[in-house]
Amino acid sequence: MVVRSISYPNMNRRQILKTGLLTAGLGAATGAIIPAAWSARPARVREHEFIAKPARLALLGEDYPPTEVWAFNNRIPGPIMRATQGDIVRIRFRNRLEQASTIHWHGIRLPNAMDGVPGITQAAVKPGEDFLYEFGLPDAGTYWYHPHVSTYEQVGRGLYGTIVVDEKIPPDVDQDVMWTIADIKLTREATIAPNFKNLHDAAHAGRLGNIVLVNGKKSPEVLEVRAGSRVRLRLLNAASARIFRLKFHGHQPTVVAMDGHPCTPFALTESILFSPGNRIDLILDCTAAPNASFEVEDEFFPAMRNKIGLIRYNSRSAQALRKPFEGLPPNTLFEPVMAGAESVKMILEGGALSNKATREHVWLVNGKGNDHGSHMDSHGGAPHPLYVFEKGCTVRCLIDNRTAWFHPMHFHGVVLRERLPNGSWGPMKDSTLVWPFKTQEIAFVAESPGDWMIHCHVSEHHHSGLMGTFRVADLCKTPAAAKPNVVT
Ligand SMILES: [Cu+2]
Repeated sequence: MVVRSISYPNMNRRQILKTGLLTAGLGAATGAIIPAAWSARPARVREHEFIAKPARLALLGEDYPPTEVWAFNNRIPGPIMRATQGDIVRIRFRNRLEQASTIHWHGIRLPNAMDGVPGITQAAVKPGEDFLYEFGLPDAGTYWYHPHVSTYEQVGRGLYGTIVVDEKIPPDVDQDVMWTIADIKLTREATIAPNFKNLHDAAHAGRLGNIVLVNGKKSPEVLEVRAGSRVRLRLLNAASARIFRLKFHGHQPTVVAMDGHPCTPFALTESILFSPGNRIDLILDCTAAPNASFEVEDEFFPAMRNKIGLIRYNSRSAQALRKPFEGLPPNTLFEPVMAGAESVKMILEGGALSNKATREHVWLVNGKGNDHGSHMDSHGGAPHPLYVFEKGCTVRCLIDNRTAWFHPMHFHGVVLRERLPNGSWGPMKDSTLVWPFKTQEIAFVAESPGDWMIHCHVSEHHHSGLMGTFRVADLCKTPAAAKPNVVT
């Protein structure tokens, strides 16, 4: 990785993005307009090369033959892309698969042209071709990257990786640990089970793997700790379809960020739902005694629990516990303003146990299966947007799930709040899990011009109708101002 500095005098990074200097010729280089103070530190450009190609990796250890996978830079997960808030990243993506691909930078607020959605923000990158992505990192937190073409197969075969954007002054911890949690469907010979395109998976809960992987190895992942120490544990759910419900035995970790963005810290006394695409940042204070050990379990299906991790204390005597964690510094986000907000509805229908599916689409959004996916191939062309919003306006969207299935709905290009059962608004996130036959209201500011995707992050649902786009039109004369996130 090459790190070097560039500096544009008298401009902050957002102004630079807005001028298109960093994405010259791409046509849609419109970063969020934020009246931020000039930062004394020049933007640092971090350069990466991500090569997507087949690889052979020992996912199950030495007792099994290596598995033929698809991977970024011969690794599952791909390399951690680590940077500091405010940096610029420039990534040369080299597609060496036998099918088209792209990279989507999940959760990063960036110009539309860099969002990596084929047929909507760019043409798919053909086999043997390259594409240069370049964008700033306005927010600290835990994010990730993955292809947006045939996600059910490309992610399912191993193409995913994490992005860690450090705060300018990171919190004081003894360890900063990433657990990238996914699953994979393997045969007895440790080869990837074929038949990615099948109607059963598309119409039910998606393709569920039979092996849970943490950081590319069969779980449980062992976390070695010292008694009294403090660990920042970053979790990513990179599975195609599996929702986890995580339980930390013997501990009450503190949730400090969700989907990258800081939240008011709260203790995890029970278990927590963790959908495809989600990230959770935890502060784990190791309060047990030396030599103790505790499991981290997935109990989403109570009869089929998965051991995700093992917190194993070493024999060293306990160090002094720190004061309670006070929270991460907030990101500067657009806060929804409910007065005068635009209200829209999104009705989800279809799937197994429904008579709504059509010949072309298993799933419908507002009465229509949205293209790209009914044939479960790559994105075939930009669909007509479901909604058009004026830039800067607040949108309230009521998602009405009239299906028997969970849908973790991911919104590109915005950060949203969920309406909680008590009527208040929850922490900033980039997805919302909508339960079967339930509604969920969300609110967000339409912050950056372009056509942005909305889709279920169960990849098999996404590619069989459960997607659409919304357009943010730049008509506004008085742009909304972002302010430090009101942490809730
Ligand atoms: Cu879904």
